[in-house]
Amino acid sequence: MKATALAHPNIALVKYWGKRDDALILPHQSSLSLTLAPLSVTTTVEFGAGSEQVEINGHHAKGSERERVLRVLEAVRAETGGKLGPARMVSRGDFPAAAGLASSAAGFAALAVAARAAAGLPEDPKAASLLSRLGSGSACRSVQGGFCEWLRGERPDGTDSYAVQRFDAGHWPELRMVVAILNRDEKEVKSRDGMKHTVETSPYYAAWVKDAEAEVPRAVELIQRKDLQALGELAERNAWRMHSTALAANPPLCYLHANTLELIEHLREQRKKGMPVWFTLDAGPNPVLLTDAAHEVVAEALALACGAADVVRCVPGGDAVLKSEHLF
Ligand code: 2P0
Repeated sequence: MKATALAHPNIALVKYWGKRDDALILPHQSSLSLTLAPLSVTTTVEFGAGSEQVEINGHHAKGSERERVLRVLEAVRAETGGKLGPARMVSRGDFPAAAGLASSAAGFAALAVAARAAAGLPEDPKAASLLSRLGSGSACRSVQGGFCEWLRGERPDGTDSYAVQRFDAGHWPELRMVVAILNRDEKEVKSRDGMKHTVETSPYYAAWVKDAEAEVPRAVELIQRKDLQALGELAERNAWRMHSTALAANPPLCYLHANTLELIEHLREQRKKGMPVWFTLDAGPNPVLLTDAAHEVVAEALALACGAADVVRCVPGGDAVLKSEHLF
């Protein structure tokens, strides 16, 4: 009745931005990401506790954070016929403080894998992906390693909206992502609220959906060929288009800071000199540089020279896995 799982975060090359169903967390478009090591979240779940207990990084979760965890646990109970009692869940991430990467994707992927195992359900990446999506959309792409595509799906009940692995972590081991931490402040508008506001008020939203959906198969092909330049260009334009759609919302939503643009400009100059480095940008000011192993150290130095307070080096990460050591 007790199980522990470890999962990695992911960064999208074709972003998810906007839901067609807020309750079931169903996206308007498909997205594609790379799972990242070495950062990880480990989660232990045990059913049969006296009451529901949710502990994340040493504190008792409250509010929406707790609600989202309970929702995933409830879905597991429903799948097993409602016989499981309340659960105790303890989760710990090894993310450096303000890594610039949200730990929620890794957290909900680890929770889904651990909760299913604790409930006696068989290992099943599709089922775990569907389950983790109920906690956080992008989590469905962290159940498996390497490059994962979250299929938007068509069904209103969401049973066909989950992530599939396109290539495992070993397909392109030289690929690198370097997170440039320009700003550690918590963002003013969380992704969940920002994407909802964009869907509701941006006149560019329909164009964003159409374009992003079309970019996913192109990105898959470029990854297949390991074409870093073309993939870097695709990732940059997709990030620009996500941010442009948000900027066109009313009132506008701007996640970029002045130093974000400075770093981006600097990357452009370096590329002219032959340096293979591109960026992607989530709903925040910290660019994630895309390069290869041979240029990782230069990319890191470049970010630091542009005022980054810190950098986090990442390599392609593997599947979420069950562990024999528990957190309690
Ligand atoms: C992504 N982001 O594809 C995009 C790019 C942020 C920018 O997925 O509401 O935490 O829990 O489904 O997954 C962040 O949003 O939002 C995100 P919910 P989530 O990675």
